[in-house]
Amino acid sequence: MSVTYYLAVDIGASSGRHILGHVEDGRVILEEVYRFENNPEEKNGHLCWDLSRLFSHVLEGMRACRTAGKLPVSMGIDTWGVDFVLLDREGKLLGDAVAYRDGRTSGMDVISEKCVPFEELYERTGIQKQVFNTLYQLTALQKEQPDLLERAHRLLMVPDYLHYCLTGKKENEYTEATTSALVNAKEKTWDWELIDRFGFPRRLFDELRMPGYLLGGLTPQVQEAVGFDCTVRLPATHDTGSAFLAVPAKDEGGVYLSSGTWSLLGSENREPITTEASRKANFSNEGGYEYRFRYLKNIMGLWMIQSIRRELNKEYSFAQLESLAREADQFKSRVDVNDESFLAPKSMMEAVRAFCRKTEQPVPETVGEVVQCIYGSLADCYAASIQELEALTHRSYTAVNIVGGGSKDSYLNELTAKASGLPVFAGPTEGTALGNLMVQMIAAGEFPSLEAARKAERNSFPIQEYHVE
Ligand code: LFR
Repeated sequence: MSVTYYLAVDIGASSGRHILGHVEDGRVILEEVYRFENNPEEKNGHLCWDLSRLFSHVLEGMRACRTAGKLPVSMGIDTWGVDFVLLDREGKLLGDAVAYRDGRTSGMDVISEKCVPFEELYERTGIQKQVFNTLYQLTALQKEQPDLLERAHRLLMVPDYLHYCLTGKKENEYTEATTSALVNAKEKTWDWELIDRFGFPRRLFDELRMPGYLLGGLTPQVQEAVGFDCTVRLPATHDTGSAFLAVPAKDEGGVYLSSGTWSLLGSENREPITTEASRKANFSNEGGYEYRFRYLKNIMGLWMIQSIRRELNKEYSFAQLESLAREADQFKSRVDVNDESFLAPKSMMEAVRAFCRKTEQPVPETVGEVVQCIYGSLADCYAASIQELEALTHRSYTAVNIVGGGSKDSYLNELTAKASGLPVFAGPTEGTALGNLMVQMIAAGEFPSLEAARKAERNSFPIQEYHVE
């Protein structure tokens, strides 16, 4: 019997992977064919993504499918949010793909508020204030390199750009576009009035395409490079948009938590919530599949642990760091994980220590104490955010559903159950790739609806449970 494969290329800020999926007896089966590292690097005084290297990894992973003899009928790429490139009239890259952790956006919110007060911006877009949002990156560009904006013909978000490299088609996908803070949450399209008031050229932004949109086949060059052709179909190209599709794997009344470099905690709503209380709590209404809204908060996430591991020259595995943290469980100092000092510090160990010093708590000395402090602080932040979410949505939640790489972190899961007083359901680990595949599978008729795809998913993956003692 011939198997119909679909390919998800899921690229996060620290790694990327090619996952093949197919449906067998009503279950979704996943298989990883290729994995690679991703890290921004210094270039021209800024932290930048190397998009040509990323694209060669995209091709390399496609070749791995061919080598395995498993050719996909369709494929789609998702990546992190907010970052973009500019293209000139000929469709060539203009300038660098500056990464969101670069310092160029510092203070840009103050400048942009002179054009549009944040209260109004939030009411129109529903997007939380994050210093790195596309809006603030464009404001930085207006200040630093206005000529680039003048010469630019189009703006493509990172996944849009990678899809352009695959197919030659320049399209802006909706879920990723909403992370720019320039899409109107009610109209669900670019907010032209905002774009005019910020002074950005309208020509940069084109009609928004929804997940499921058919881009077409691979360019002849790509076909030659990988040895096959396939259809490219837009998934929810924002990774968090894809991840939320794969929740809930267990409890419908549960909170959604996509856990990776970032922890994105929230729920799925049919309408945006743009009240003053929501703005003050800095919850976002990101656009999702079928115009659902991801109502969520960004929490600094495993970035903090990843940074420590890198800082220690990868001397410890994640599992070793976790067991050092367990051994230091008597250490009780806590940090505000969303403090800006943790966004891109030179040393994460020092940033954590400095925060404890500043708040007059015992300063963590050993690696175990620092990691314990981070894990405990993340779990406390999840618990506090769930309480905020309950107040803002007027709902009470019965569980925490965690998807993504971080769902493997059993110590953090235990701490989360304890801090929130709710059972934790962890998995699937490849939630984002699964969400990407679900859109392709629905479009191909494997499932009649998202509800049906979610039902199949519930029967397909083992879910780890953590209950409050
Ligand atoms: C997660 C994520 C978050 C976004 C952050 C920066 O990978 O996409 O949703 O806020 O990265 O783009």
